[in-house]
Amino acid sequence: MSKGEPTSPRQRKIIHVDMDAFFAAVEQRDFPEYRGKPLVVGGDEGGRGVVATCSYEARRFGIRSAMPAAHARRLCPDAIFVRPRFAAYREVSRQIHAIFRQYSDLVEPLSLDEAYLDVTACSRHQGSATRIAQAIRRDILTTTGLTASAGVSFNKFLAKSGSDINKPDGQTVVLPDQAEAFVARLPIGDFYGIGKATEQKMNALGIHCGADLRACSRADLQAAFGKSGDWYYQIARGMDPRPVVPYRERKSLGSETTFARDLTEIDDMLMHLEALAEGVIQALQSKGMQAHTVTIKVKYADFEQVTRSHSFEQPIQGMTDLKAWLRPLLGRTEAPRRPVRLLGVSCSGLVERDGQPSQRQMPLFPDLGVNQTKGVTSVADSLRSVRRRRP
Ligand code: TTP
Ligand code: MG
Repeated sequence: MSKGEPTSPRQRKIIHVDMDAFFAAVEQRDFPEYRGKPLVVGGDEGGRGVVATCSYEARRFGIRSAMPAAHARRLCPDAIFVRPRFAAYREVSRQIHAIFRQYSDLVEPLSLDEAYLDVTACSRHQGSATRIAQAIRRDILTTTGLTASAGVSFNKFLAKSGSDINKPDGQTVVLPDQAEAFVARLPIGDFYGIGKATEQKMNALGIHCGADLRACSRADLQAAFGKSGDWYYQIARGMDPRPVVPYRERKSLGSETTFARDLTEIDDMLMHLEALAEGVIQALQSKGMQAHTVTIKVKYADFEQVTRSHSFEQPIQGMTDLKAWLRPLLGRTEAPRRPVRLLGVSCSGLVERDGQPSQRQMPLFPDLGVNQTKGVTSVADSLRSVRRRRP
């Protein structure tokens, strides 16, 4: 199929690639003594830090992302606990996103460790998306020494659901005529975009798997879930018309994260804000841009949301400038008195650095969902939020 030729929704070839136990796998690669052991990457287990991720060995003990680190310690007293090394993860992220771009111009980064690729126009490997996904995973392993899993299908929803099925180091292909059966068997909690609360609500309504969801009328789903009802109606039928969106030209750069478990500790919040800010700074630098204003966004557990900004007379020079303002800005919110479900950082008032032309390229570090955004309140497609909300 040539570029630009219209494609029917069932003819698209979409791949979702997601690294396995990403932060933990990087640690095990770089520190051989961690290999084969339960390893937890995250905050302070003595305090109220949370698990960012853990090795598959640790998952056997029931440890999961977003769990309090102290709880993880109780589940596995022998586990090794380490703090995240974001610079190392960003370097791997840069490498894998460079690999993705060798296969398609249509790459939508979702986070440091995952992306959608539309490979409909890719002629490599006789245009077989299955073989392209295998080749991408092989390239990732050769370049980084790490494994990734992939889902291959004709839309984003099915590709994303597929990449989770055979983890780690696995691949799932969902062909058009398999889509309905695939969705019908999927437990409702495994649906991309259906979080814990919605899962419970659906269970209470007798919806436990895709087939149950499929049996609901559009009107019933709209009545129970409002606007999201339309989305559930579509995905129950394996339909997802969303295109792979490679890049958006916007007036600010931002990144945000929704947490599976609300944050209650100021140090945890600052750790996440710093990680988000680093991603934003890196993305700005890769575009040859500087910013005058930093804004943080805090969404409390009850979904009320506030933003706090600071503007600099001179453009922000880097992380040091930004970091100095994160704590004071957070101090102007009601955190941690009110638990926090989402944090975001964005930079606006963008100028080209030293008269240098801005490079129109993909953000180098789309981590934690760095995307170009119109403003912090419209930051889209961020890391955890894309995982947990209806996209
Ligand atoms: P994920 O891809 O969700 O998890 P993972 O790569 O660790 O494991 P899996 O094999 O199941 O894909 O997230 C990627 C990284 O993002 C993860 O390594 C750490 C970070 N992260 C957090 O910091 N907090 C979170 O709540 C989650 C889910 C991830
Ligand atoms: Mg992953």
